[in-house]
Amino acid sequence: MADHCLAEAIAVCDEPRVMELLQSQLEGGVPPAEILAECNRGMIELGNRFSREECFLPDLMFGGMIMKNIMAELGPRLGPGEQAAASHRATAVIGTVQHDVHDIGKDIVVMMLQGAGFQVVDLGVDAPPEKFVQAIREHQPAVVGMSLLLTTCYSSVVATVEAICAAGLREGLSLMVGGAAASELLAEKAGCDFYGRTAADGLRFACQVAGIHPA
Ligand code: B12
Repeated sequence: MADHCLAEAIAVCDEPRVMELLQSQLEGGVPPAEILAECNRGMIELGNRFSREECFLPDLMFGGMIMKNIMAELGPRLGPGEQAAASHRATAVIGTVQHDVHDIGKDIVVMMLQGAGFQVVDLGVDAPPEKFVQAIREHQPAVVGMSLLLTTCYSSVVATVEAICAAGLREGLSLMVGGAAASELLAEKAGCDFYGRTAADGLRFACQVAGIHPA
């Protein structure tokens, strides 16, 4: 059985303890997929702690780095069946909208989603509407995230949503928007389903629409 201590250690970003528990669970024969699920729960709890203001932005970034180290250990140990299961995880497509090159916040959202077990297709910065459309067609995500920090890029969000609708891809798709220039009003005017003030809000919404319920 995977140990809840591991999730707790991730949620408080205690890296030495995380790596120690990871090794002992691997040596104790706990299946890597079980360990991974426990780590995903830890990342979701880290997001919850951030929302409760029990930790801050650097903790989210550090948590993402810890998850990358964990995946470097666990990835090669996942059997073909488990890898196939991992490749059928819920998918999120996310990018910084056209004409905006800010990516620090978007990258935190990416790390949080990956940490919670999402397969994330990161479109990078200055992503034109067609790039979102193409990625949605190809990857059929549960959720799409648009990030923007420039108020001059409101029109890029509107154009992206319009392109998604024109391509006939809007139905059944959840759209969220975030970043310092985003707001409830923008989400409403542009036709998004959700405005996330923080990466943790985005993670919560994505988990909700993908039916991921942390234990
Ligand atoms: C760093 C920075 C830059 C760096 C970006 C480096 C990089 N790799 O990202 C550089 C120097 C390149 C830059 C360039 C410019 N910048 Co600048 N930049 C900033 C600064 C200081 C910090 C942004 C940041 O990273 N914050 C930290 C992150 C963690 O916060 P965040 O992005 O908001 O993300 C959090 C949440 O919003 C959320 N989130 C983010 N995305 C998403 C997405 C979803 C879906 C969800 C749910 C949540 C979510 O999660 C994060 C964690 O909770 C801001 C100041 C500010 N107040 O934001 C100005 C700021 C955004 N920049 C500004 C401007 C004007 C510019 C330039 C136009 C300057 C110029 N004249 O060239 C250029 C724009 C270039 C372009 N085309 O995009 C203005 C924008 C003003 C406005 N209202 O539009 C700001 C506000 C500064 C100011 N006060 O004037 N900038």
